Amino acid sequence: MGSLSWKHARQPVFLSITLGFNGMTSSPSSRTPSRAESLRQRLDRHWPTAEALLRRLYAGVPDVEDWLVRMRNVVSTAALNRPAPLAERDDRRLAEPDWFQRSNQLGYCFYVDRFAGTLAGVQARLGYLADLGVTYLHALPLLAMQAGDNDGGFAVADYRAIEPRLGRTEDLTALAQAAHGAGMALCLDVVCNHTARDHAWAQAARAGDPRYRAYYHVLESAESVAAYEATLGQVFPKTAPGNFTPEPALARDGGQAWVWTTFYPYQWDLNYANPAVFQEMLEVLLHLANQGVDVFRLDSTPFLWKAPGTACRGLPQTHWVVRAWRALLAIAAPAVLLKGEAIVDPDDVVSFFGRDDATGLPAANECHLAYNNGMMTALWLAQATGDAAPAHALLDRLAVRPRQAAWITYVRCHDDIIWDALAALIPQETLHRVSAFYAGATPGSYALGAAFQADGDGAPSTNGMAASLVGLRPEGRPGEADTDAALARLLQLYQVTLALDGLPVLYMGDEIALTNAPLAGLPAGEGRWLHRPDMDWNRAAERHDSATAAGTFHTALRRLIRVRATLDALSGIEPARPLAGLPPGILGFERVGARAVLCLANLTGQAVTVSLPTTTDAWRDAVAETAIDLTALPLGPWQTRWIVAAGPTSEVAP
Ligand code: OTU
Repeated sequence: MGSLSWKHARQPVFLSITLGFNGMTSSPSSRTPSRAESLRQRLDRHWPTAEALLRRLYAGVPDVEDWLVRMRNVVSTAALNRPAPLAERDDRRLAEPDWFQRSNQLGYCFYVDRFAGTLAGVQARLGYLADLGVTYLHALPLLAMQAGDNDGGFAVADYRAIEPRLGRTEDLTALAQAAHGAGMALCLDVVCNHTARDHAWAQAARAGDPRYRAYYHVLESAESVAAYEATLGQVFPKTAPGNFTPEPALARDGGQAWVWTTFYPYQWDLNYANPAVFQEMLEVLLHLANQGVDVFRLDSTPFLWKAPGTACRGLPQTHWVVRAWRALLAIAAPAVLLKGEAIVDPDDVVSFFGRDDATGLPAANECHLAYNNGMMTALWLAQATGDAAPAHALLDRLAVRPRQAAWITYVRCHDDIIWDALAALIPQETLHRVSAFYAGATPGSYALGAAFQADGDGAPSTNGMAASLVGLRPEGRPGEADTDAALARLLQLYQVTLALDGLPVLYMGDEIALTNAPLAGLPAGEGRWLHRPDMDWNRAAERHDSATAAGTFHTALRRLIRVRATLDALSGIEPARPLAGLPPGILGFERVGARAVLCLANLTGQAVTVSLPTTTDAWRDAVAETAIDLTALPLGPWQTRWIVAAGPTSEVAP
């Protein structure tokens, strides 16, 4: 498998379309390369990588040589069709390749309808986001979705159309332009593992077209289904048990047929062993990139390739598919980033940043970004248990990240918190206890979340908005002891997250401590809607009012975001290094840099005084702007501090 040797005589792959057509050539005296010249440079640089990966993936496929020529033409055409403002944006981004790692970057993730109704509505809210410091918009799925149940848009019916309720293609381009004008990047989901059962490809397959049947994984016997199931896990064991769905319309010659559906029965897994599928999704990526999308969240990245006798998660070929997309995008839309969505064991997540084939060592040749679900989960666990040790151990492990790639750091997202992703690090008993804690099912728990589901004997995952998981009641007011404690916990989660290495992404509503969606009206059987409420713009209007929970939290968070932007050591390049010798309830790490930052967080409800060995007594709390004594540092209940060596401070923007 994966041999680089090719059975046919290798023919060089030529670019068979004309380069340097009208308007694309530069005058001989110009020092800037023309579009055609820079395309040629990028082909020279990245095509060999793409070609090698594609040969590995598709060796043995008939007519692969012709297909490779077509792939090269597809990316070249997309490169030449890239709108000039986007090509210029590429050049600017390439001149500052660490842009997404800088400490002034902040993401915001939202469902378009829940946040602002439509794409035009989102555009109208850019001022609200800019005021918060947002530089990166992650709009959850907005492409045309299957009618009825569609997993919040993760069942795409048409990758070339916008969901009509949300707007039209022009609205997406307008939003991208407005975002770019406001200094923001745009991230969209590409649901690449599966299509909706309603997608035209699936419809054609059901109508008996063999070409489209081959886009999916169709099994024809109960034995082959059972054989695969024996080694597969389940993502939604309660709401969508099993990985296959009977689909009589796909049956041939009076037989039976099952289609592979890792997620819901209406989400049909695509067959990436078919190069036509690779090409279709590449063309989707190129199309959206040329609409102005800056970052692609590759949904369900680990599942792309299937092989019998395996868990079909993170197989080598899955990584090659993603690496090939990266190399091809580097030709056509060179500043576009890939974000891997792999909510799995932390070591496996790191593998999505890439690997050097020769040495086997981590390399930055796959996803530029990946979710740090490990630290997110470990932080929630740390607050529930008052034990910092697992988070410290995890920080040590995560330091292998290639420096040119970055984490997405976050507190909450639209999915459940999957405790089992830490199963390799944390005893099952602890994961079960924490799951019960966040469901409010253990004595003394303040949490207002709900248990979702687990694979096998695993700990059930947790649903709920961050504000509810820390125990905030919707009507809670500052000054009440339980409200103040809840807000301190929420601020701690964000203060620690904003100090970790990565691009932090706020989940919609967290900035105003928005609590769970009202139970009435939630779709039955899909508990994740608990944390997908409508944006509460009345609550947002209270964001400057310190007499409200929303106002207290928004003011504090906004201040953290502004201070962070002035602290270069909080960029996403160098990893956070855990501090040794702290009491068990204190989480502490250092961010190295010209001006290092220490982050210390008291995970408990009791005030403590910590003492750190230091050669200088000149330290400051960077947020409170007060001098502090590191040898006798008081930390209140759930208090967090960012500590810097005293010295000239940078201006914090108002
Ligand atoms: C993703 O999540 C999306 O974020 C979910 O909202 C979708 O339902 C799902 O894909 C299907 O499109 O199980 O709980 O390792 O864990 O792909 C989250 C990755 C999920 C999976 C992830 C999936």
